[in-house]
Amino acid sequence: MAGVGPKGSRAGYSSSKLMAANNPGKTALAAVVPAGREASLSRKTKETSIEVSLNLDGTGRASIETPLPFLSHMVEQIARHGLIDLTVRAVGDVEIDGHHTTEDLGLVIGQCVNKALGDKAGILRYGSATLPMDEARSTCALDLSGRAHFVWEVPLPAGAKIGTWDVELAPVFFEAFARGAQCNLHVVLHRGEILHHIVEISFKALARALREAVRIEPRVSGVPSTKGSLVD
Ligand SMILES: [Mn+2]
Repeated sequence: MAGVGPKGSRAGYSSSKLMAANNPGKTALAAVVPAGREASLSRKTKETSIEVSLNLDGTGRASIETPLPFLSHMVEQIARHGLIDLTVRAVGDVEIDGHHTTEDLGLVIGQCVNKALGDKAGILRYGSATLPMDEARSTCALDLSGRAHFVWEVPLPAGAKIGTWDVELAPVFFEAFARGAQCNLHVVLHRGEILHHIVEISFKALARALREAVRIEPRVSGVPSTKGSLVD
């Protein structure tokens, strides 16, 4: 799993011609179905060992293993609602607490998104979603700008837990994701009372914002920046 580079990016589109040539009976289908933008990364430290593999052009299939069930439940939302196929194998020093595992997983998932995007040619770049979950409502606004910036306007009580997971780790995950993906990420809670709903709808809003921002738009010509680059 380690070290597999981005197989997709824009290369996936030109390869459809090759696919059509090899499958003459399926020309029409091969011409419109791009290869997925995929990436895999592994990261090992004395605190955690994280392996992530994803396909931005997936269908939301998830295979998530972490030592923190609520974190697994949240990462699964990114796959499902982002239509990203996502495999995660994470272990970490949760006997201390969940901080290292949560932060490193957010970082590596973000890095994998950035790697799968390649030069970002043809993408929408921006995405946002405001979603409700029962009484809670949250907005995520995202710019795949190539510059990490993080704004978190989600008040959470200190010392609270959901299952074995410290609720204060929610912004830790999102900040690390923004750093890994080199994106500008704003999360705003409009209202909410139940902590499970407040955190879960923030992850779902991230998923939907990401789904929009990474989408290939045929009318976008090249990299969607007047600067000409979104990679630094
Ligand atoms: Mn839930």
